[in-house]
Amino acid sequence: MKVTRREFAKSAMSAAAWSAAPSIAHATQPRFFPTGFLWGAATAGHQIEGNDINSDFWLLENIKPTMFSEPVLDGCNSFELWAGDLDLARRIGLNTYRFSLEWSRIEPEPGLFSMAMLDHYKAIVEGCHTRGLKPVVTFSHWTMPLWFAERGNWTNPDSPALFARFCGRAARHLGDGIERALTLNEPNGLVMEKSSLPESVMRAQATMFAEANRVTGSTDFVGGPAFAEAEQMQPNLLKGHRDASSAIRAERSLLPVGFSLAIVDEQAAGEDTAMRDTARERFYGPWLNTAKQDDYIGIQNYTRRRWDAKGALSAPAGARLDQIGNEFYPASLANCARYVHKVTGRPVLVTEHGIANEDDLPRAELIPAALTHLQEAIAEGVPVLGYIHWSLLDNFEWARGYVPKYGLASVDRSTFRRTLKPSATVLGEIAKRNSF
Ligand code: IFM
Repeated sequence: MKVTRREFAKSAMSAAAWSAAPSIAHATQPRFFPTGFLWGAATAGHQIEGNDINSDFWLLENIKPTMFSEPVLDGCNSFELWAGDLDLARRIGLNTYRFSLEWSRIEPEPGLFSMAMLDHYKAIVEGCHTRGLKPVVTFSHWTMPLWFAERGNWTNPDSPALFARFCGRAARHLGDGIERALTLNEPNGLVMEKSSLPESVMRAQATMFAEANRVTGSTDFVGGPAFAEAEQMQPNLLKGHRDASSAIRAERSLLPVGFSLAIVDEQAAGEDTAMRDTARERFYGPWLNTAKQDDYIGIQNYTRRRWDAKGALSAPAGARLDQIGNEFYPASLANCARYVHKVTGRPVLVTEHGIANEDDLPRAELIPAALTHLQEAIAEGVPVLGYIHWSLLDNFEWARGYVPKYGLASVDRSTFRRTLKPSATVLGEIAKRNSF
């Protein structure tokens, strides 16, 4: 059974809806960001590299039935073209590049580490430095080695130790050149997404996992978007983050370590804040608590959500929605930065922020609007380390395939030629001046 995009996305936006969009605001006085502010773009291995055939997602995308609308196949061919991607980031005017390690390439069998693959990622780290880019490295951005999925993934009590072993080994090889490490990408994401999904998604997942068990000859396969196991995996993910942080610090004691949190700007629609507060506790509470022990916290925000006494509300009538149904709401990022810093006391790094849209105009509008709000939060005293946009490239957007467009650059699906969009210039100009 295939999960249609309609089941994932509440509504799609027509290009016409944007025609009335106001033009990009220009500040009259230059407003500077803190010295050393990180200006970057983000990618993730599975979404751009292509052909990570030892990963759980590769298998799930290529079996039938699948929950994926299409398989990743060659991605953006960034496994080959990574140097050009770094050139692109530099050409935009950025000083930071966030990318992820593909665990399934580095440790294709349990305990067998590929020196060639470790060297591959080391070359990317070094390539960043050659170009004046600071590498922010995610050790796991959702994809897992197939063997890890066959052993139950994060439901397996051994999973924290297995992940920590990988992180320690990778940090030993690469750690010297890394600016900041992120252990896990959005480890709270499945719990949050699941809360708004229909039961049919769980049934589709069970059918897909049954087929994955059949083709791999295993009985415990858990991989990809494992919504049904989302809550069960949380304790191991939390321990995995803590153990991996220790393993990385044991190799590189000075390397700042954190993780990235998927966060929506949760708002109470009226006086009654109970439902909003419950959602915050459920989606973010354990992770914000854990972040208090970290060097910093990554936040990944795309929109807001309003709550009344009965539950989550849909976007207000007339709201501008992006390709996947997210409300265009530039203030959400700064609100999340304020909230996360208030709860954790930690410095905040924006590790993702962006918009899914075929037309680039809303992205060019969103970036300065959101950064204006972010600068206000910084002026209030919120320590924000940088802004990393999602994404450098139009890429593989998981179950939705290649349809949602998040990139600062488009990618020709047959030649892999990258073309910068106007929004890249908007971000680059702000980055180069470190101000509006
Ligand atoms: O593409 C994803 C990314 O992998 C994780 N954060 C959200 C992005 C947009 O959906």
